[in-house]
Amino acid sequence: MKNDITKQNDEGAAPVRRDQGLTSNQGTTIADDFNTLKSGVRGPSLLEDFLFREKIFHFDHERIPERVVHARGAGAHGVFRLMDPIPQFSKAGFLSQVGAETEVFVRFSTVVGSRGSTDLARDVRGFAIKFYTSEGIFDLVGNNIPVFFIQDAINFPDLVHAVKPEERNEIPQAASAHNTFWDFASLMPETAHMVMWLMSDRAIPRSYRMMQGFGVNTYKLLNAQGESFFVKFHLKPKLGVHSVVWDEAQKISGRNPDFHRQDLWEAIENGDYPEWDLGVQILTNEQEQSLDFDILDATKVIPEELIPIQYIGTLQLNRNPDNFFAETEQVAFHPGHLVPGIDFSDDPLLQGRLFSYLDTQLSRLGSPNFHELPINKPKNPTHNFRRDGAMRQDIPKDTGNYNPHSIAGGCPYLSNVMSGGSGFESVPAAAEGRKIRKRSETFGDHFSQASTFYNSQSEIGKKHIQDAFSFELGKVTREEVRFRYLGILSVVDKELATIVADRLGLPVPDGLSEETIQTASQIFENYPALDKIKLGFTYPSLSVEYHCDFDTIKTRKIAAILTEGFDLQELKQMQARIKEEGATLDIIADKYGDIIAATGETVKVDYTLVTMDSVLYDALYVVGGNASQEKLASIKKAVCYVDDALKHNKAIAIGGNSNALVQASDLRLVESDKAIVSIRTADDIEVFIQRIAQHRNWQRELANNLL
Ligand code: HDD
Repeated sequence: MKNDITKQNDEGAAPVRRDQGLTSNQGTTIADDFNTLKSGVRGPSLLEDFLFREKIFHFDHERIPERVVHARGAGAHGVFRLMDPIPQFSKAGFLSQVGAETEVFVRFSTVVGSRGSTDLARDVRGFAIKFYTSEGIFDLVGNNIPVFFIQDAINFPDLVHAVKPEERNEIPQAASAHNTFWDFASLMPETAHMVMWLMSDRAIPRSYRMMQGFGVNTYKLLNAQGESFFVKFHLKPKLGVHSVVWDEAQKISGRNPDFHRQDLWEAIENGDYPEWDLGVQILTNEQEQSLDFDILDATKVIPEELIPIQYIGTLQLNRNPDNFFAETEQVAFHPGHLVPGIDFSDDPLLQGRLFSYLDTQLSRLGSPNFHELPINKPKNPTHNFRRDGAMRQDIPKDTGNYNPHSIAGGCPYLSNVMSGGSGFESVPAAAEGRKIRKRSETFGDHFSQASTFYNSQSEIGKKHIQDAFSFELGKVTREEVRFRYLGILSVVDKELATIVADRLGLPVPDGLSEETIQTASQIFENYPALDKIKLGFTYPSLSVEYHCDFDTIKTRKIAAILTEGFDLQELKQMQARIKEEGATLDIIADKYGDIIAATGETVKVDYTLVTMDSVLYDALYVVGGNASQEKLASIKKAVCYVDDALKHNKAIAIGGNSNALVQASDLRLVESDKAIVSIRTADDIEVFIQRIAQHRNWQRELANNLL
């Protein structure tokens, strides 16, 4: 099957069916859906046209409010398979039996942009999983970054107002690169760690299938013996973690704003089911005490070098939704959808989330009965005394609607009456204290982990962070905001601050600004606690490279560009090997139809140079054949394919012996480069495949200035 949905839909005519008649919503069959009822063919429309009225009425109310954050998303159905049960930590049924399978629905999202915005914004990605367990629904509402901007949920509306488009003119769409976000970040030093992740390549993933997932907040597990543990949830993609580069992200946003959505859809349609290992990082109460940061603070990560991750099963996505609105848009996640054996910690961000998610579904979906929508309905039967409300669908029969009651046999019973106490129980932790609006001093170090994150990156990882800060702060028009943020950077890492300050034409501040200290002092007594900061630590697990998979080109997309006079023999060899490796090779030429090879045979074109683009592919293959390459060298767009692939550090294969495209493109500027492969023999094809598997040749970017 071809790896492209528009093509699939176009292939072959749909068979004619005569078994479904058009009806109104009331089931009345409709004979004419093209003309309104009128008084004479040229006369006015009649008010009695109930069929027209119903059609327009429904259309007028088709839209519902988009999510206040995470509006742009894509979802898929799948299954979670448990390999390593953990009954010693949790009594949750779906975590207790080897081989247990639990249906899931996953929705990926960007945070800031509206529903129609680009997939490739620099942004955090949502990674929300609905587990339909036999004991009820468990929602793991996580992100692809393990920390968060703020520590207390009360600041969430401020954060979101600041990062969303500015209120005067709703500009810019789906971007943090503007005054209000950086103003907020510069005044709230607790954002420092998360901002560092946001400026890293994590915020521009190559694919939803190639990003990690994190529950972010600390949760608790409760076992059958009543013992509790702290837990962090992790998801690790089988295809490794990969990103695009910023210039590429910006171009993809124009060429195909649905890039991630389409990538997910096509992979599932092609049977390349995306998979992640689900892991738990479990801490006893004693281990919690041994860490030098607070695990209730969502701006902190627990490096896996300190507490290892135990991988317990696999999440697989294997079915696309039948209808985007009914499923992906109407799915309603809530961190408070829990099952027995899992509970919350006292993380003040998580505690606030518990209020927000239920609340928001009411304004989005319009009814407390949103749980009855097919995508939100638990797979196990539900029985309770909740009644009525807009759009109620269940029809309760022969039951009481109050508790306790003695009619209908008294059902439903509480679980502890039914089965000796197997229902949901909160972890019986002691909670006593004076009512107080104050931040714990243990949340006060905002810089150690930000510095650790930066220093744990490879050379290219650091360069990309420097570039991202320079871009984002460069878009800030208020100089005082730029300078104030440089103050935060100067505490995180002097070298980073110096590089960015230089590009902004500003001096490096000597520590935090007065305004920053003033704001933080409203939250913390004795701020800044700079003496607590520990600089210079590194953890390999915080770098992208640690999570990369360099063994496979499975599901990667390669562009083969050619025109008349190409080398068919070489193309066939390449095609066969790419296919064997589970990747896709698209043939792209200057026009559609059959293109004639040097030998006179023809090949069918998948796309033209203008309907696709270099940035939509993982690698480029310029098919051999002198006449073909000479003509391509004279086509500006073909040269752009080469220049962009080169600039974005992709593997490039050049077939045959012609030097024409090398001379016409920036290839002539690059001296030795292991990911530019001349295809002369079958072995060269193998080298090309290995280079694609490497994802990018970052050395090229470090050695040349191609941007
Ligand atoms: Fe949130 C949606 C993830 C903090 C309030 N959030 C939402 C979604 C994800 C997250 C993935 C989209 C779910 C979907 O696909 O429908 N949010 C997070 C993470 C957070 C976090 C990982 C930090 C640990 N969120 C957070 C806070 C609040 C909210 C502190 C408010 C106090 N989030 C919401 C919301 C949303 C939402 C307003 C919008 C749409 C929705 O809930 O259903 O309630």
